[in-house]
Amino acid sequence: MLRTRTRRAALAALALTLAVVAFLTPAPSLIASDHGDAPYNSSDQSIDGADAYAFLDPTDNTRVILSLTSRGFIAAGENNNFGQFDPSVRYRFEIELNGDPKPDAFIDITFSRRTGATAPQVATITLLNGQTFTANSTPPSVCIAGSANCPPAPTITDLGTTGVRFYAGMRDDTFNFDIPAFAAATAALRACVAAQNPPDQTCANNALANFQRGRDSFAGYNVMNIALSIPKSLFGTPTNNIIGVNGVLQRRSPQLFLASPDQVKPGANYPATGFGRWVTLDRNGNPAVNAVLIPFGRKDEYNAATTMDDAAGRFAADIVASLQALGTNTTNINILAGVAVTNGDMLRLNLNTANTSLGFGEEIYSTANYVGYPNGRRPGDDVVDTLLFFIANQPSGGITDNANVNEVPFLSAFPFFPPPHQPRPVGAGAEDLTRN
Ligand SMILES: [Ca+2]
Ligand SMILES: [Ca+2]
Ligand SMILES: [Ca+2]
Ligand SMILES: [Ca+2]
Repeated sequence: MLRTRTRRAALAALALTLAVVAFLTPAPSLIASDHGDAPYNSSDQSIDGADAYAFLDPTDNTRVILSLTSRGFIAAGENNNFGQFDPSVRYRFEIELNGDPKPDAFIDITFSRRTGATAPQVATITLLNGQTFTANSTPPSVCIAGSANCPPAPTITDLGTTGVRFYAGMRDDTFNFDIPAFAAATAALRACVAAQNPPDQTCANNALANFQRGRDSFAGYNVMNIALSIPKSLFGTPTNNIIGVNGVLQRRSPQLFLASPDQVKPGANYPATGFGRWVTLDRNGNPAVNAVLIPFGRKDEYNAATTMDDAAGRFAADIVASLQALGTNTTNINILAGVAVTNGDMLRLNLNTANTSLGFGEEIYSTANYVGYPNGRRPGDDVVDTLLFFIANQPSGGITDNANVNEVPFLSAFPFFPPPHQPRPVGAGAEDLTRN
């Protein structure tokens, strides 16, 4: 664990690292996820991004799968009411192509208003080259799990002759993590470090014993998911064959909500549209940098900031301080901070690293030939255990929160993410899958 050192010394080490960490690509990253990670998006669920994913199609490595999820914790019985994309939100993939913090291309998705409980929304998709297409979303469904055609098959659309395939609709949330155990373990670990640094081993072991709970706070819940399958060739020739991906959610500023009482009339749609420029209100690069390492008072600011802000060191001191408080040593602070600071907080995927898996059941510290997160991010990658591994200074044998695999299987073909949970039938084997 970390020897006592001042923040100033750690920052000096970080500054030194900024020149060095580029050689560590792909560098390991931070924790968990991004559901309700800041005060603003906790009260504006449509703008609350949950996770971004970027990985090579394990069945066809000439394709890149990108995904952005939002509106987490949809309970199956409420699929219809909550299963929609907000027509006043722009869902954007920022794509980075030359290894710096500045995005070089974009994929934008917006949706039409919802016109009926079972009617699809029409997505408008603008690809990296500016070409624009439309495609139907998959409407939400509520059916009793196990009944015929339940849920219906996902709607997948080929976008013209580009080779791009598009999906948008509700899916199981494949992120897994024991939120209460993590909170208890990290609070106890901070107390150990505050009392003695490096911490007493018994104290640290007792802190980590909180993970014996092993419950996945996300099991049994659905999330809205936008997924694209994109031929690698559409990314051109990125530097070192590595692309950066940052999923952002934006609204126009200002927004208009029910501007006049005259608009309350039979059949009126409440206008939740805006005008002016698009403003980023949430972003999803590496999972849960904001949720775990940024102080509460700066979480909204972090979500609105850019990857260029990250690289300028805007949040570096907070990230270093949060890791020091957990006893993370300088070597591992540098590895972790490098991901969220040096070239901005985004996923980095090497398009030349062969991938044959969705990551289900794999661990960075024990799986032979592991090629998952922090090389991009696959739906099954155990990003929490990856974070814990570096926070705990790479213990031999690894470290786990015991919430390691998704509760339902993945699909074997695009969009790969499992179907949405449905209300349970009565009888044996019908228990609710939520694990709070
Ligand atoms: Ca979020
Ligand atoms: Ca760039
Ligand atoms: Ca799940
Ligand atoms: Ca885990």
